[in-house]
Amino acid sequence: MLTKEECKAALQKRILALAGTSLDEASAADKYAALASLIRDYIGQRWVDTTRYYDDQKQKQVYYFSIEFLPGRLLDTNLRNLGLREVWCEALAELGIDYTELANAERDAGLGNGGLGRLAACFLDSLASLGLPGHGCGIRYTYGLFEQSIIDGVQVEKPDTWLSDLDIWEYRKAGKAVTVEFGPPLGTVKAVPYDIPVIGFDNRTVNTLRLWSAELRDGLNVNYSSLTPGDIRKLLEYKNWVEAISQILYPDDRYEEGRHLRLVQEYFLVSAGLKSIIRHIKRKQGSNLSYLANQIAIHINDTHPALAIPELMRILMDEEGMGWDEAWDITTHTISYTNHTVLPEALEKWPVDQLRSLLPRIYEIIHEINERFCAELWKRYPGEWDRIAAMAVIADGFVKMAHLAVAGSHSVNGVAELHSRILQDDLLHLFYQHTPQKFNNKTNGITHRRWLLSANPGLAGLITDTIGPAWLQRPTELERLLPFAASTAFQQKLTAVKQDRKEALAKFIFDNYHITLDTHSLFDVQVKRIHAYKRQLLNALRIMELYQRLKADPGLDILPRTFIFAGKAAPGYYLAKKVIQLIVTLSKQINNDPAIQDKLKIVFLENYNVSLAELIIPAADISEQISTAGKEASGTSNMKFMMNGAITIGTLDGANVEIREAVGDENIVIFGLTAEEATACYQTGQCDPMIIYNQDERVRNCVNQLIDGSLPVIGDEFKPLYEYLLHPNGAFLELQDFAAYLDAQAKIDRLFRNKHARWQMAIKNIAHSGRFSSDRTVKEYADAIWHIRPAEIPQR
Ligand code: 26V
Repeated sequence: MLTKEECKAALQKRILALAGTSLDEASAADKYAALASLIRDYIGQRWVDTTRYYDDQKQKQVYYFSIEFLPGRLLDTNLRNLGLREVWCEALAELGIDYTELANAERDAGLGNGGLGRLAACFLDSLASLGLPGHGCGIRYTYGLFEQSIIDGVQVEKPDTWLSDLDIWEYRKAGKAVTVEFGPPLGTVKAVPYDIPVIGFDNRTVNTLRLWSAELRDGLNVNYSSLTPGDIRKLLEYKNWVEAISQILYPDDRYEEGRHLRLVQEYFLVSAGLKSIIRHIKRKQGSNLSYLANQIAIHINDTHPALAIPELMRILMDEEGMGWDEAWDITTHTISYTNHTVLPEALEKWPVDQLRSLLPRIYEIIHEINERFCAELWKRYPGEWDRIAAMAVIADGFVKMAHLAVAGSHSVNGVAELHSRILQDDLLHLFYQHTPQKFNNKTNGITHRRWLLSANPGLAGLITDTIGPAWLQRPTELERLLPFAASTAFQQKLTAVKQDRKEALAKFIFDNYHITLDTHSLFDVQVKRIHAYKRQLLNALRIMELYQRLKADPGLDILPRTFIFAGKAAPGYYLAKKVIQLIVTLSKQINNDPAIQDKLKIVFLENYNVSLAELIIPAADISEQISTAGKEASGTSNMKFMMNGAITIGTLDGANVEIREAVGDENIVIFGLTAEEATACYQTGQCDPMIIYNQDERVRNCVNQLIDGSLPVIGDEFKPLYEYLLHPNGAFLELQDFAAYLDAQAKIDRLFRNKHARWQMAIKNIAHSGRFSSDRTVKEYADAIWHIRPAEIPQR
């Protein structure tokens, strides 16, 4: 390990070598690139040692297949996990380099839409930090999730060119390329892996995130001496298709459109991933694959990689010569599946014709899976046509990917207790009746290393000063903070940390938006994808209600609040974009109204991503988790907020239910319909919003404002929102929950007036957040689903 002096010299030398400039001429990007490249020097040996250890010990390894990974920046994580952060921070400081500025020069790896991709990244961090043999398998998109800017209140999308400054963390492994076969006319595509090291915290483990990039196949079957225009056209078509495969991440996590390229991406991922895994196993452990399910586990993150099931069948039968029964036994014992949504419009299904023409052999296998599955059902439930039709893998001209995933795996889990219960009782009820032993719950988690230790070093330091560092390895040790919950001294220190984070966020907002915030106001935050079911619109409506009340009575005694929003809308999601426009319009109106005397401020921050989340979440006083009960599978920002001492206001949805169990009902503010009540409301049809509109004057006033010209927009901009809210059965029960939400906000107001009680609640939230570390989640997967054990990689 380098000393501080050696670090300083090494950095200067590396800047010279890479950027060809002296330290004082170097940009932040130059310094970042030099430091990152120096860190690469530390990684290689550990990486090789880890891989060798797994191979020598014939350790069972898990491969986490996901169409999305959302790691964010890696410099700080890597420095910290390698134990180099301190020495480098000191060295940089002595060179007069601002570490934060340098770290901010890194671009986010944003290869995901939201919760699903971020969860995958948290799992990789926990796997490596627990010393578990587990790797990611994904796609190296040239363009990650679009960059969002807001122009005149409207979301504008720009491509995310994250690879423009060569990604320093990836290692192109040209020698490990494989080929992926599609039906004509696409044919053969080359898949080249780019490996990103995943470094464990304070151990010697370095696992791998392998991202595949599509390239033209080696050698073209054309006759060079007589290239016809037809040949050229075909070549160009092929080239365009291949280049498109790993070009863009689909930016819609709401609506399954059956896009052809998406299907190509899904097969590209699973075929390349499986081929490279099997090649590796055969090389290291011999060519007999009969015990594959004891050698590896394949986990599919939602149904996007569910073609792994027929692809593994194809490899075992067509390439390894196994019979159906043996191949099926191995496949189902190897693969496990997590469901991440119950929204019907997000469930993947592919038209039979499309799948058959793109992947003829894969379709044949799916067809056979369906035949055999239906025969098994027929035997068990003779004559029950409706049941069998409802469970079939192929029905009504579609391949139903969730059905394929359940039939072809040995484990099916939801991501929070409530969600898993809904899967068993409702969405997948017939499958649960058929094979109850497959079903289980694995409540999501987040890595406390990124979301507490890195994002909030002040808080992490305070915790370590108070209870020692054991919580870093065992996050449930955070409970040792409980005796300090009522300590005024500790509360004061926590107050100071929160204030510091609020000021940092306020500075960012001033620098970028020229809006001045009162950092003593309550920071009331809702940051996540913009979706109807997440109900940013409900939040906006109550701000309108509060604003009206304050206008009517300027002396109204309320705690000043700053409402902070951020989140991207899918580019084609009209209503979500309208919600953004409404929030931005409200911010213009309220922020510039002198009558409000700065009691209320609203900001919508552009381009929400992992790095922005790291800035916002530690600064939050209030965490808005207000989805319609039964719709948010888990949520994970709710966990990040509680870990940073924010108080949750939320519905009994997703993991909010378990957060309440953890902290106790008195340390969270719960409101609104339960999942059962919401379902009943939908089913009985008695949730006509007009009833509430007519009954509740406050509802009427707010909803009417959308169309009566009180908002500073020209024309009928918000009529679609008005119509959405009043449409019978159309909305997500915003109006049904409105009154309860206002009451809950009033409760928050009362609660935050008692500083002692409020900080006590905050401390209890932090203290009980340990069980929401992804270390706990990953251990549960490792023990109960993957059957993998931690490695002890020897020091060399
Ligand atoms: C769905 C779809 C639907 C078809 C079009 C493309 C596409 C892309 C992604 C998705 C995934 C949506 C599911 C998802 O992100 N679920 C979120 O998963 C989080 C991690 O488990 C969980 O915390 C959130 O509650 C859940 O919404």
